[in-house]
Amino acid sequence: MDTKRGQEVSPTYWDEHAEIIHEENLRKLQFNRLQKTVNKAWYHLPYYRRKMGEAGFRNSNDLRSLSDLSRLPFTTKQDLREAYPFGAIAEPMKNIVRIHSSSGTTGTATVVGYTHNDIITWSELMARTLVGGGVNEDDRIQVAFGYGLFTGGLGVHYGAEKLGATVIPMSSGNTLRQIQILRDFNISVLCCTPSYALYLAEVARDSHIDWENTHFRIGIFGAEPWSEEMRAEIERQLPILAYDIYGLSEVIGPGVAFECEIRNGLHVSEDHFIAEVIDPASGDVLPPGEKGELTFTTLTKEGTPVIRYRTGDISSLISTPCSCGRTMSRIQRVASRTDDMLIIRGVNVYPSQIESVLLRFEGIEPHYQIIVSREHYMDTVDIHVEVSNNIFSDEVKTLENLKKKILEALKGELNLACTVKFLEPKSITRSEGKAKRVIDMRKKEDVP
Ligand code: DLL
Repeated sequence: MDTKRGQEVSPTYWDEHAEIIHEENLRKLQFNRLQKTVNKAWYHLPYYRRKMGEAGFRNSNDLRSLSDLSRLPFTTKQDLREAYPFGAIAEPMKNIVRIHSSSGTTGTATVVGYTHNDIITWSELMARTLVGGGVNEDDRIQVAFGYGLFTGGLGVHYGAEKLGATVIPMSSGNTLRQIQILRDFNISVLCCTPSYALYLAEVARDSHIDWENTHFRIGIFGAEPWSEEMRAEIERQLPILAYDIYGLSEVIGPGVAFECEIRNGLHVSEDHFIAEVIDPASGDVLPPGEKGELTFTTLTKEGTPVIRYRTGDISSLISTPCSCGRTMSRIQRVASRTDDMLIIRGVNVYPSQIESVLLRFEGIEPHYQIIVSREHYMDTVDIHVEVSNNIFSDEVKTLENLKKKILEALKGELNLACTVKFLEPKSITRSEGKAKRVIDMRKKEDVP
């Protein structure tokens, strides 16, 4: 039994049979399901059958054991884009009861289809995810993820209903109303992106909301990277414990991996997904502990199964057992993506590293933007970050001193020479969904 903030935390599972399954049984189940998935892809997904053929598979029966997975070709975002709109759907359209799609801001959208069984599986996985974060049927859950083609809103919604909790389907935006409902309905659980949780906390503070005597106790956050420092900041501003949930539309949506009460890595629902970490350059599978690109194979998806889908997310596998008792292995929280690495005059930097450095300083607010430009063939980085009101009104000397310390830390730890600009509180536009941290003026689509 663990105690956090005076709350008793005891391990409870949604689906004990699956969550504490014996390794040997899990591997058998996975192999069985993998064979079915590969078979389905072979017969119903022309793009994947072509790839398998090119990789030397004569048919789906060539798969002899789980370790043969690493011989199968990857699925990429590009494959799904080329299949737009319905070429990645492995069922007759009459069996598809729901469509979701990724936003497509950086290219053609990817489209995924769900059968009735897929929706049932997804709801189960989301109920499991919520229970992992300590949610139960007595909770009132405000879902402030967007509803629509984005999987966040409806994914959490169905899971919360499955669990038997009371769902308040707010969707994103309208922050004052969100706060009013949080208070008036005595909400205990909030689900949204971590950046939106911070925005909500800020507006609540300005409205002098007192969280004392409310039931507000848990935050279930995900859909974008956030650091431990960011978690600490959210928990300082709201009376909650914050849990990380991970997923992506191409694999199912939220419900792929979740934090349990130990909050040290995210359990992958391995009865439905196989996670691998690969070297993004060579494609070789990496052992636990080594960082690389996460790939997922779906084991039960009917509508849009994917095999070795390259997520672009960077993580590593944790193979040591978790003290919560779940046997499903964990992944390290996703802090960055292969494509958000900034190369600044030859130095590789991830936005999450900059966030970690910034938030270590007193008076620095968790609202920042990284502006990358190129002047005279030289890359430059300007970090715009808000400081608290009292810091902002401090003497110039104090501000300069703080700036100097931040610059030294960035230089010392990341080898990043840049400029830092302090902004007044609330100068940076707040996001209601995924925050945009980097504006790369070297890219056409980022130039305002
Ligand atoms: O963001 C699904 C989701 C909804 C997950 C609600 C969690 C909660 P997409 O819009 O397809 O789906 O974006 C997927 O978001 O590849 C990651 O880069 C990022 N991402 C999702 N969850 C996390 C997380 C949803 N917990 C992409 N930490 C993924 C870091 C995350 N990045």
